[in-house]
Order: sequence, then C-alpha cells, then structure tokens
Amino acid sequence: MIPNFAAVPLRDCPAESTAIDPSTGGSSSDVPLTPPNESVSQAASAIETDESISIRSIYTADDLVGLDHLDSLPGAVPFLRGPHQTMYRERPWTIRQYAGFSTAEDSNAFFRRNVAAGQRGLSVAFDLATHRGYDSDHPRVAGDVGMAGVAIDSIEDMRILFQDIPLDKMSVSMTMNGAVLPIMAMYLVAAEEQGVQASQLMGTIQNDILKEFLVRNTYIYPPEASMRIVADILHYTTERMPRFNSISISGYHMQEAGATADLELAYTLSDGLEYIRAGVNAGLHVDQFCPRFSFFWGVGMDYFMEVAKLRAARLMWAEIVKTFGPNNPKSMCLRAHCQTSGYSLVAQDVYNNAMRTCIEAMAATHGHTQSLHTNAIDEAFALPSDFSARIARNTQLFLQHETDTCKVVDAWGGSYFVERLTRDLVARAQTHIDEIEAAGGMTKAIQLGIPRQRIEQAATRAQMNVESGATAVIGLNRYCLPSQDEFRVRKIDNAAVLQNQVDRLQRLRAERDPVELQQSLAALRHAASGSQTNLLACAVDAARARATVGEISDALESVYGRYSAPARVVRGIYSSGAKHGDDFSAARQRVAEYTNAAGQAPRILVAKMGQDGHDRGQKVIASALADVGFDVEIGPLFQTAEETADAAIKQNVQMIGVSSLTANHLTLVPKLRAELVRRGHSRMMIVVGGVVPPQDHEVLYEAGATAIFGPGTKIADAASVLIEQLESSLADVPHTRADANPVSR
Ligand code: MLC
Ligand code: 5AD
Repeated sequence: MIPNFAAVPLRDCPAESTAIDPSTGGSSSDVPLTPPNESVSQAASAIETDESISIRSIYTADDLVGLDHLDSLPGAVPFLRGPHQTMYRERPWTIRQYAGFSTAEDSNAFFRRNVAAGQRGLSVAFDLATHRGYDSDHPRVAGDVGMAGVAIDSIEDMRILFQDIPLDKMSVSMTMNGAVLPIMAMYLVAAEEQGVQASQLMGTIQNDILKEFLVRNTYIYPPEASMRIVADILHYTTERMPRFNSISISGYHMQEAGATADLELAYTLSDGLEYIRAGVNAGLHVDQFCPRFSFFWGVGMDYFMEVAKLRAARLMWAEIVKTFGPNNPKSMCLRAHCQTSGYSLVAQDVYNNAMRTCIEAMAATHGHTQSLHTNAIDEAFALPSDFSARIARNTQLFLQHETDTCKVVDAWGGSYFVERLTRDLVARAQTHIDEIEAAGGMTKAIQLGIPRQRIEQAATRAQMNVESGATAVIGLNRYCLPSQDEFRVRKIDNAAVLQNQVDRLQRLRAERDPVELQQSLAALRHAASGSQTNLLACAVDAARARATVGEISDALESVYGRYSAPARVVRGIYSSGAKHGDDFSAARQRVAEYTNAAGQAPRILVAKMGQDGHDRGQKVIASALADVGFDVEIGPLFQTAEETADAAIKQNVQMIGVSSLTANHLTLVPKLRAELVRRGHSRMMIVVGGVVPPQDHEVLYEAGATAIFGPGTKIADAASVLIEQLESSLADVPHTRADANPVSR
C-alpha cells in the first residue's frame, strides 16, 4: 500500500533544541577520555544511568577482575552467553510479529500474507473484549470489539483464525492472561478439529497474570483465583503438551509502563520465582515445568543496557532456579521473546521510528533473543498497516540475511564494558528482588503496591526528562520538522466487526445443544469452587460444547468475582525535575492565577473508558497536572461512558480528560458527550489524549472535544491550553480548538 500523504502541522521544537546541550550528553566530546587507572578523573566523568549505574568513559581489563562468569559457554549453565551452543548459526531467532485485528477472517488472511513474506512464527493479539472475558455483544465492550486485536467469541472464530495454518507445524504464541482458560481451550479444540493432538502443539501462552496486576491490567479475577488458574495451566501443559511453553513471563509491559532495565529485570524474575513456587505448591518438580517456562522482554533505545539485560537475565534466572534443586540443566535456561519498545516511538517525524526499531532489534539479537517482534513505524497512530508491517518485518530479514548477526555467538562476550555492565545490572536488579522477597514475594509486594509505585515514579521521571530535553528524542525535542507528511493508517470498522460477531454468536446460540452446554458450565463452576479438578480440562469440555468466551468467564466469575484495582495519583515527581524550563513555571503561574481568581483550582477527571488497561498515560498526566496545580481526580479503569459521566458530575469537575490508546475513542467520546448532555451538563469540557490518528480529530471535535493531545505533548503546554479553554468556557466565549500536539503515553 502506498502511503497517502497530507501535511499536518507539528508543534515547534524548543528554540534551543537543535543546539547541542552538554548537560544532556548531546556530544560525546563533552566527556573527556580518561586514561586507564586514573580513577579520580574517571569518577569525574561518570554518567549515571536511569538504573543508577555509573558509566565511565573507558573500561579496561581491570573491570573484568572478579567476574566469575567469564569462562562460561553458550548452551551451558548459567547460559549467560546464550541458551544454545551454536545459537543463530544453527537456527536464527524466530521472526514472530504480534498481530491481530478486526475479525478472525481478516486476521487469518493477514497471518498468511505475513508468513508468505518471511515471518516464521505467529503471535496472536486478541481484542480487549476477549482479554477481559466478555463476548462481543456485551454492553460494556461496544467500542473495543476488533479494535486492538482480533475478536474471538467461540470455537467458531478460533477455527477461522487458524484456517489453513497447520497447527502441528506452526508455532503460535497467544497473548492471553485474564481469559486464558477459554482461549487455551478453544485453541486446543481448534487443533483437535484439524486432527492435531495437544501433544503436537508448539507455541506459547502468555499466562502471566502477576504482571497484569502490576502494569497491564487485563486481569479478570482476584489474584489468588488467578494464580490457581496459572497453576492449573502449568499442570495441564506439563502432562499433555510437552512442546508447548506454559507461560511467557513478561517484563515488556513493565518497560512500557516506565520501568528502567533494573526494575524490569528484577520484577520479571520475581514473578518467575512466584510461578515456580506455584508449580511446586501444586505438586510438580521444577524439572517437570521449568524447561517450558519462557520470558518476554521489552527492548528500548539504550543499546548496551539492553544487551546487558538479556545476558544478566539468563545468569540471574539460572541462580534462582538452582535453589529449587533441578537435575535437568534446561530448567535453568532462560529463553525469551523480545519486542522493540512501543514507548520509544513517536508521532513526530514518523519515519525515524524505523531507525529506532532497527537499533532495538540489533540490541535484542545481540543479546540473543529466541524470538522477536519489531514494531511498526505508525505505532503512535494505529495498529500496523500492511505497509508498515512490511518495513517492520523486513528489519529482521535484513539482520538475518544481509548482516553478520547470525555468524558469531555472543559477540559481546569479553567486552570490558558489556561484561561489567552485565554485572552492575545484576547487582542493581538484585537489590529490587531482595526488596520483593523481604515483602514476602511478588504476590504480597503487589498488594503492598511496592513495584507499581517504583514503576510509576520511573515513568513520571522519564516524562519529565523528555519534556526538559534531558532525554533526546529526535523529531520531538531535537531537530524537529516544521510539518510532516501524514500517511494512511489501518482503520478498523468497529460497527461492521461488531455486527459480524453478533450474527455469528446468534447462530452459535441457536445451533448448539443447550443441555450439553449447561452441563459443561456447571462442571466448570464446580471445579472452580473446589481444588481437585483441572480448570483447563473443564474449559476444553465447555469449548467443545460451544460455550463462548463470555460464558466460560462468567462461570468462573460466579465463583471468584471480578477484581477492580484502586487508582492513585503519584505527586511531586514531575515538579521535582531540576531542568524544567520556563514553560513549566509559566504553566504553574497560569494555574495559580486562575486558582486565585476563581477561588478554587481547576478540577479535572482523568478517565479511562472501555477495556483499555494501558494506564501509563493516565497516571503520568494525572501526576503532572496535580504538580502544576490542578485538582485531579483519577478514574478507575474499564468505565463505560455512562459511569464516567456520573463520576465527573458527582466529583464536580469542570473537565474530563479521556486517555485513549486503543482506538475506542471514536465510539466512546461521542457517547460520553451524549451522556453529559442527557444529564444536563453540556458545558462540561472533554479533552482527549493518547494515540489518536489525525483523521479522527474532526470526528472528535464534532463530538464535542475541545482539545486533542497526541503522543509527545508537553504537559506544561497542555495545562496552559486547558486553562485557556476553561476561561473561555466560563466567559461563554467559544473555544478555539487545540491540536496541541503531542501528549505523554
Ligand atoms: C533453536 N533451537 C535450537 C537452536 N536454536 N536447537 C539447537 N541449536 C540451536 N542453535 C530449537 C529450540 O530448542 C526449539 O526446539 C526450536 O529450535 C525453536 O526454537 P526456540 O528458541 O524455542 O524458538 P521459538 O519456538 O520461537 O520460541 C521462542 C520462545 C517462545 C521460547 C521465546 O516462548 C515464544 O515464541 N514466545 C513468543 C511470545 C510472544 O510472541 N509474545 C507476544 C507478546 S506481545 P524445542 O524442541 O526445544 O522446542 C504483548 C503485547 C501486549 O504481550 O501487551 O498485548
Ligand atoms: N497488532 C500489532 N501490534 C500490536 N501491539 C499491540 N496490539 C497489537 C496488534 N493488535 C503492539 C504495539 C504495542 C505493544 C504492546 O504491542 O507495539 O505497543
């Protein structure tokens, strides 16, 4: 597909942005080269990373002294240098692009096109309705069906999703956590219908519920019940699916939520430790299930740090598993999938994202990932189009076919710097693991809010650093384009997908055997109330009886209940940034003047509607607006438009900030406006922030939004716009629309 170009205005770079600022590390010549053994001047030139690791300008053989892993080899404990002896020489990493959108038919066709073009493994993205255990016709999910992934309601959809894809030959990863039972069950039945036995299936189920409570938020049941489900899946796959990876323990989402490398490493491994305990408590020996544990890392722009992270992870995991007395070395071997960083990609000068993704892909492969997804350049606008997906996939093909990446194993082995960094990162991560263990393990630490708080603080700090220019982002705070060409992004017809799903559900409900269905759901409820019967085995029976995702989830919810997490605003971090410029002070001043004149601070509800659990943007914006002087309410996740309107009125706010990252804004913003009008609050302002493609702007303005803030917006700028609009609104002057480009994500 040829991009469709149309000019869109961009926000100006800061005036000083094209000049090199020595304090930001903008020029390497600012850091004097330090001769070996001159430790005083070395210390003077040290730079502190976000992980609080001190980086000197030069490393020598002295830095390797005392490192006891240097003689280790790839393919042997502790696997620091790679899980296999021959690594990519024998078999390159799997090019595994995460994808899914709209209907099972559309996604199946996309998968097959991608495989024909060089992709080697599948990775399924489900829509948020499915993630949260709702059928497409549930009233809470209308705006989410088919938007952020493929809509799956029953075995009928699952069969279509894998049509003409031989499941005994193609390894399939499924990113599913909350609704893991119905999805695994439907996958097993779809395979069965292809004549493929469970024992032949190759692939991975994410099944990592702890990080959902931590950062990703697509949980359904409370933590304890959720861990029972994880343990039952470990049991089932251990007994019947020897080629299948039972879990993909994920740090990726932590990095996306703001975690630095040490936090991502520590909390992911702590989650892994908790899952080992769950397996052992369920009566399994580590050698029965640990060889099929797998991991998932985010890989951002700090190239060396990311290489070090992948190496450090393997070393640390081997040490952790060792304490459980494994006999099989494979139990200690950490294998991982990686995805390049979505957060690092920006809407401004969008083709730069191809270079970012390539650098990140190099870090992932030089760190020796087993499988990789490379993000598409239009990440900040929408799901990948065929055009952007091709560039993303080809990035990996280039590395595999046109470079020497696959020729040598652990090319960084022995590097003074990388080996030292690996060890320093291990030490930093270990302090966080110790903190989690002292709190009683990850489940307890999550309840105490320790990891979430540290990640949110890191996210707010990262936002501040981008805004102040301390972190360089080309095209956003350096070397900006005056305007950029827009290109065509994938657009999903939410209403058409919804109609397709509703029709198919109606046919299914009319045709299946109701007695068989009810019996299978009763058996599932019974299994959930006790502890003896495997929940996945029961879910498979229910899927065979044509139970839907929603019905299987409801059966479990009737026993376990549905979990909702408290929302909180982190204060003081954004304002503590030493490098804030005049715009921050100006925004503060502006808010203070407004507050003095009005007798109260401006009041905003930062809301999340629909099933989108990405709350980094919501949290960061809420914290930053609080720090510039707003009175901020933060709404719970997963709200309907009706609930959001009610909350805003009850909390007596003047404006609602809608944070949208999964394209449900086109359905939910007009609905929110209608609900406010219906309740007699038509003057309440609505502003929208997040991933909003330019072609959606007009629809949102028509629906009554007064401002739209895209990825990268300076929060200080946004605050000034909001005050301006509030004043216009109070003075009954029509708003000027504000496309204040860009906001934080
Ligand atoms: C590989 N093999 C070798 C070898 N290299 N054997 C000998 N020598 C070598 N050099 C063997 C392996 O042992 C294995 O066989 C087989 O080849 C396949 O290699 P693999 O390394 O296991 O690769 P793969 O099958 O791709 O599995 C990678 C994985 C797996 C283990 C990391 O878990 C996986 O595919 N994960 C993907 C997860 C994913 O896509 N997640 C998306 C999340 S997106 P054998 O016999 O040992 O199996 C998301 C976003 C969101 O979460 O929030 O929505
Ligand atoms: N298709 C392709 N990529 C997706 N991502 C999320 N959903 C999809 C999808 N349906 C990617 C984005 C996002 C990350 C979590 O996964 O890159 O940042």
